Amino acid sequence: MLQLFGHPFSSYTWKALIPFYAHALPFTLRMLGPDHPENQAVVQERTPAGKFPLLLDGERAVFEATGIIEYLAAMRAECRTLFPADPVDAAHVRMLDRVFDNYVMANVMHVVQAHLRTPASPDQAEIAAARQALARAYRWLEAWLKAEGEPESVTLLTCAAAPSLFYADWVLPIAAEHCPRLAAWRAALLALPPVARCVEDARPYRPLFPPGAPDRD
Ligand SMILES: N[C@@H](CCC(=O)N[C@@H](CS)C(=O)NCC(=O)O)C(=O)O
Repeated sequence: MLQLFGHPFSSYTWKALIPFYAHALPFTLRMLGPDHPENQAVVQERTPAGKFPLLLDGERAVFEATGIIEYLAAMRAECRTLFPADPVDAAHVRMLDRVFDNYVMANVMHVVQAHLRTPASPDQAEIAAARQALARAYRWLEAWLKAEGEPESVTLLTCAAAPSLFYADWVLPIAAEHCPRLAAWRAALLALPPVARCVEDARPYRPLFPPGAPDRD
């Protein structure tokens, strides 16, 4: 039985969970958090940075959410569609996966970490810089969607885009008047059954969002 170490409120756990839900793969969720120090100990021991998600397939440890998705696509016939069959299209999807991790989710994390470090007075300069970088990423994504149209689901790109756009919109709302395609794509992603399941699983933990979760979604 595959074991996925993660937490339902963690964006990178969602990213790895989406293929499990999309393809009804059997697995055990090993929860992270103060009530489960034994799971934390495994993550600390088996990963280079002590970060989750971590997938254990028997003794094999697979980490980095993208690495987990690559592994599932390699191991399970039903998961091959997580990557386009055409190698050039697959390379494009992998490039866009980097865009979401490095220029969307990373900037969300800068805002979250500013709040975590000093909850009473988060560094406003750090937050403003992260929001500015996010706005730039939104503009790029809007132009990309205009050029290419909404991508097919469910691929690595779905797994990367859904959680990062979900949380990015909480940190810097995606204005429909400026980025209508991006706002519409976010809504369409959240309506996909495997993503909707992640949203629901995470709902009880919203009070934990350091900058404060909005009353929507
Ligand atoms: N590059 C990693 C990022 C994983 C990551 O940042 N995970 C967060 C949870 S969403 C984490 O482990 N946070 C706890 C920590 O940093 O100690 C991936 O793609 O899986």
